[in-house]
Amino acid sequence: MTLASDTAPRHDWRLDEIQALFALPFNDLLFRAQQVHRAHFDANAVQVATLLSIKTGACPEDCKYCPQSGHYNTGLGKEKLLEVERVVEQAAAAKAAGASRFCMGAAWRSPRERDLDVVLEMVKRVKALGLETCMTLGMLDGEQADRLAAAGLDYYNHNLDTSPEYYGEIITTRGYAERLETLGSVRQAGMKICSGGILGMGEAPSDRAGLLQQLARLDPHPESVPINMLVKVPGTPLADVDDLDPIDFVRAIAVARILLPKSHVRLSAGREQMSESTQALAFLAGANSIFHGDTLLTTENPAVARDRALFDKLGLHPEQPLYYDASAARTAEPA
Ligand code: SAM
Ligand code: DTB
Ligand code: SF4
Repeated sequence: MTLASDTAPRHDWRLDEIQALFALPFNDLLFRAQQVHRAHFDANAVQVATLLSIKTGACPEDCKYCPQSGHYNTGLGKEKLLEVERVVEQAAAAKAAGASRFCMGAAWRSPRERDLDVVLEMVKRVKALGLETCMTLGMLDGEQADRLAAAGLDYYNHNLDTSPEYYGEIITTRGYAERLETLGSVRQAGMKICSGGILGMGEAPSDRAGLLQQLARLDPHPESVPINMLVKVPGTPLADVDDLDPIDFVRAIAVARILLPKSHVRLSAGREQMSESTQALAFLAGANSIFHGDTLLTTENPAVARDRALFDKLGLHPEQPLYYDASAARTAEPA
């Protein structure tokens, strides 16, 4: 039996403790994760966020997973920063489709001064629609973080991506310590943190444990934790890496739920390539957030209609039920 004290946030998880969770029989692990999940959340509610790439391609960083890195030829052109009006239109459409949060991403190492002014305007306008705002623009210094916070930005996404040990295999142009510094600036500015990583990049099981240990060390924990399954994009160095077993992916979600009891754990990139059964197991393991909309930043996400059908099938409902009320729909059905 899990005591309530077992679900209080901890920041001192040891690697061997985390590895012991990964080694539990699958049913025991999912049972523990469900207990933690139900102590803090409505087990059938899923937060719905929509993504938009506001500046696509030709990024100077060399992240080996990323279709937007200028170091690899993935067929993506270099696009300019979108106009504010286009972003507001997309945000309004996302809201109408049921999103409660709008996440804007740019393929930058860090924002330039003249771009930041435009981005601040986007934050104000999207927030005025009544949506939560999130941005992911690369590294931020303290002043940039303060300006984004003052414009009303609710969340900043900046992923640790993998363990400190495996990180150098994946990215050479930006260090782990720099990522932690950006997260420090975001916290200092008073914004909420969205930080997670990618699984299925050829990492060892200990790297999955190491990533989650690093995320749990952040104090307070990140409010949002996106767990991405690598989307293998032709032209990137990771295009042909071996698939991660979906059961190992679900185990990682369950361990994330146990280590980060009050955080929203987002089943992020990779759902288009995932079976409904794997997604259902991920929700059972404690994932309670998704990206909704036909595209992520540059790659495909399940169609909106498919996600609605999956929610209905599983009896899930959006955390803020804007587009429909699944429970009402079910009770309205003939017996
Ligand atoms: N350029 C900014 C940065 O990296 O800080 C923000 C955008 S970047 C595309 C946001 C995150 O998307 C990355 O940190 C990575 O975790 C995730 N991502 C990028 N390409 C991916 C892929 N092919 N599969 C899964 N996740 C991916
Ligand atoms: C995150 O962790 N996943 C999202 C969001 N944060 C910005 C991005 C996923 C990108 C997948 C590859 C693409 O579509 O370009
Ligand atoms: Fe650039 Fe971000 Fe892609 Fe890395 S993940 S190449 S920083 S867009």
